[in-house]
Amino acid sequence: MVEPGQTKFQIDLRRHMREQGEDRDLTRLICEIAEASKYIVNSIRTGDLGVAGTSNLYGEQQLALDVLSDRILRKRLFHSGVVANIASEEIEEVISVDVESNRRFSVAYDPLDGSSLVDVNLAVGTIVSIFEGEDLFRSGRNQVAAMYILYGPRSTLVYSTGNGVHEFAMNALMEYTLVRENITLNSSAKIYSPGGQRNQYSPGTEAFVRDLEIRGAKLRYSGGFVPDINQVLMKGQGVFLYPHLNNAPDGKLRLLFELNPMAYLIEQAGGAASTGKESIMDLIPESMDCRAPVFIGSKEDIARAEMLVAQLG
Ligand code: AFP
Repeated sequence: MVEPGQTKFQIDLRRHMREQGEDRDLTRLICEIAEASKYIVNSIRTGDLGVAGTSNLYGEQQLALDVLSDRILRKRLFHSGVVANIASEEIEEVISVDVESNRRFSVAYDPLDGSSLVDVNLAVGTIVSIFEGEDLFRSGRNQVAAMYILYGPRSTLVYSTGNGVHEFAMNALMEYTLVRENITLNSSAKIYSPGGQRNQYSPGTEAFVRDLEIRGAKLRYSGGFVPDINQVLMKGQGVFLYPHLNNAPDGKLRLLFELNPMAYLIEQAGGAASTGKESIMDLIPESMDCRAPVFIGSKEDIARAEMLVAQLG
């Protein structure tokens, strides 16, 4: 119910989830993550861009911001009192929460995806995947929620718990207020984000991209998965691909931390997410660092990608 004088879009995140009738523990968890993002926003704006001197499970040197963002997020998840296990793209093992918790949910996250873009002042984001229970190594179909926070010219938060995809923007008081509800994608893309080296594309992927170009689709690629997926959702159409490459058959993006949560959100918005052969959310992760090729976005285009990959490889 909107208070007199208040517009529908001054509704904050917690109130929106309450009015949606969301589970109280899940509301608490998502709001804790939103709270953590406020500290990450500040650390990006003012933080040290120096290298932290440690490395993550992929052997990539961790920027101080990666480490700091991971610590901020983990602390809030411990504080939530509803989390059992945590998998972070920046930590090599699953962490079992050892403080008082009802252990309702387990969370996989990339605390600062695209962190290498921060020092050139491009947009980056936090990506979060939420499962009920303790097991994070199940297919993405088992997620009960997914969300991301985009640290761009504006800080925005997008979440879904299976009842549509909703966008919030951070205001001057650092509160998230509702901007868009029930975001949906139409079936055909006019923008595309082609990741990976073109000269390493398979014939099927090459044909897919060539068709998009012949159709006049515009190339939009930032190097950050969160802004590129956010663009598809906010434009209501588009396709992002980081496909199987001749020199990297599994592509680049991580199943637990990037692909599952974004596939959940895009499917909730009426789109599709595929490896080129099968749905991303049907994959069972064998390990934390499991990677997969991805075609994600407007449904008809993803189906076309699968057809061309099946025909041409
Ligand atoms: P980093 O987190 O290492 O910057 O990688 C970001 C990312 O995983 C994803 O956010 C981008 O879509 C993709 O890599 C960009 O990869 P390229 O730099 O190979 O284009």
